[in-house]
Amino acid sequence: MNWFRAPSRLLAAAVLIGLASVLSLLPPGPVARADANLVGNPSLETLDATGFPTCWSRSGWGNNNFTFAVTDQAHTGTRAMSVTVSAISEGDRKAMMVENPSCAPNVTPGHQYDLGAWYTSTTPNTVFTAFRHDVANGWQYWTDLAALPVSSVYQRATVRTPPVPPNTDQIVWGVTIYGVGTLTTDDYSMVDVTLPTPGNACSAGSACAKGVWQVMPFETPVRGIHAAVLHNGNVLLVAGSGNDPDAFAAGTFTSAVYQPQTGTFVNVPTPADLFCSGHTQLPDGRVLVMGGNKDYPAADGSHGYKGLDASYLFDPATNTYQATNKMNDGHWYPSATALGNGDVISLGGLGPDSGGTVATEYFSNAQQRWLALWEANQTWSFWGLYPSMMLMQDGRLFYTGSHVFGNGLPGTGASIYDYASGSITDIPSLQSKDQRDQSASVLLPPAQDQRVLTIGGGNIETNVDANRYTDIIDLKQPSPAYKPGPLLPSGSLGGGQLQTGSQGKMYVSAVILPDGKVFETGGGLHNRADPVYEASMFNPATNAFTPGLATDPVPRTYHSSAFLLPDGRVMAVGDNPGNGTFDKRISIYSPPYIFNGARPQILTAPTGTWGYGTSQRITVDSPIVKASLIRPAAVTHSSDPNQRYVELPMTVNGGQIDLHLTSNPNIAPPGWYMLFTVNAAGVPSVAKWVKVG
Ligand SMILES: [Cu+2]
Repeated sequence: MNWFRAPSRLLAAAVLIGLASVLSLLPPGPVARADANLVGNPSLETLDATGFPTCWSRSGWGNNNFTFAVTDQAHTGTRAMSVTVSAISEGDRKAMMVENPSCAPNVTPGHQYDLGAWYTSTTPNTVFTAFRHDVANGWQYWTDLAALPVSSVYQRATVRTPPVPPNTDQIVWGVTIYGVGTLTTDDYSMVDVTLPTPGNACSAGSACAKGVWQVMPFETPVRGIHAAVLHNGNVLLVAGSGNDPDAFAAGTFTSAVYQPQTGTFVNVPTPADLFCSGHTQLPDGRVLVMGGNKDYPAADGSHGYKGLDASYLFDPATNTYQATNKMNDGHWYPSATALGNGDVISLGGLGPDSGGTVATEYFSNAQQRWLALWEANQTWSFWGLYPSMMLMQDGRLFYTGSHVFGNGLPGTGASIYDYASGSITDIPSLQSKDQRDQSASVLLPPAQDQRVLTIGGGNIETNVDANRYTDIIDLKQPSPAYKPGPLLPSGSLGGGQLQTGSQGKMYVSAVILPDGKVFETGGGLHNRADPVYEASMFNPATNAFTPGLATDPVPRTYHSSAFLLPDGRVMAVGDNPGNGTFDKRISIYSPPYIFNGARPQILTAPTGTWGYGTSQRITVDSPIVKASLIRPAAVTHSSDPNQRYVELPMTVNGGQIDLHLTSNPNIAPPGWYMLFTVNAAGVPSVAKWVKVG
């Protein structure tokens, strides 16, 4: 990545013309709102592998002698950046934010931003310079903004940008030096100073209604088959052998932690083949991983995939796995459901003999171990592969009928399982229960309403086209039964060919958003072929899909996942088509609300553990209409039965708001959650992390 490009010459031209006519320093306008700083690594304290501040780059162009340095002559902390130009006949130098879309601040077209930096400078030949990311045409020069007066002591310069041009989703900026001298900078800031406008504030074109996808310019280092959003904001991606028999034979098992703030990855030593394991988050934020792959099918057909009995705890604080005791049986494709007491139940999958596992596995959070067979209540039932088991408000588990591989279970294909008593009760009316292989199920927002939506599916054994069925159930009813929901909207196949009337999707991802809607994306007509380009928004308040949202340009069928990030965007990874390849591209979806005006800010939130039945006071910068806790994802095979949105009823007193947390741990099992607020325009805040227990 470099800045030696034609648009930079525009900078020289602008400098020659003179800056005074287009610039204004230190706008006096009041900034009433305490907005978040949008700059990544603003105080430059974190360094990258080259020793330069993370998210910043040494850039510039032309014929000049220069040095970049990290200096301890800092305004705050221990680090600042300096750029020295000792001779120059052409061009400039600048420490710039890198174009990496994880580092580049997100912006809203039409909005204005105050850019600020503390600096010292021995030359008047300096200027704020900004580049913009055009959603159609990529990165390009935007504008020069203001010069910084010579100063031997630290002072702060700020400048307000013009309105961001249409079709812009991110900008990067820095201070350019184009004369002999030394410029030292520290403590950058960038805040949205746009006041909310009444009515429709969106000026982002089609993104206002459809949202927009961005494919990252880098790939995941591992096959992202399993994903967990960690309470430090990072994302754990687990491959194990990654559905690659050669990797398995070589004993090459991989995981990586993705750091969205910087677009960087940390490779994680992986002790076993966690390919097609189960996982959920424990109350302390560690990820419990159970089972996985003990062997690939034999070439002679003598056995199929074999389930592993190992289990590990992944710790986000150290990015390491630690073994727990073994489970009682092997599990390839097990479920994992977090309970209201912090324990975990895991069911189903294949055992070490490639046959179905019937052991109920129970992890005690208090004892930090899997109970022995005789310590856990057993029904000796086979629940299939990745059975979607959701915790109900009374502590029972709802098997939604979503599963992987072939027909549904005998009976109605859905049931309620009471672990305490061992009873299993069939639940009626799931449509076409033998064609719900790789359907997706989601506990609709809010969790208090106890309604579940099940979407699509197919059958890899009969190889039918995936269907458009959806089913909705209200688990609060005395005798709950599924009812048909609206048909899944149609999309297009490769080459733009429209789907026929009955064709739907399997392996759909259903992602709960902070505005209380469910974003439905990805999937295919068959599980490892024929990706379908279709995305829609399901509104639980109306039981209807809004069709025609922007579609992920990357196919997302088998071994793909999509999940909510703490910034309110959706991340999608993975695709493992039948030819054995794997797509390592990352897509990020910005829903329409990202473009619908300034985002409300949570200024403060209690940092201690939030107890059940308590009220917690937060402060906000602007009016909000609702607040929620969303459990961070731990998703694979389009299945995350622990995903949930817990409504937080509010008592509002100006900018002080008391949030009332449910007294029922089965509504919000203990652990870390993302706290979101949403304003009247449906625009969510960035999340703050909250621990419930
Ligand atoms: Cu799999």
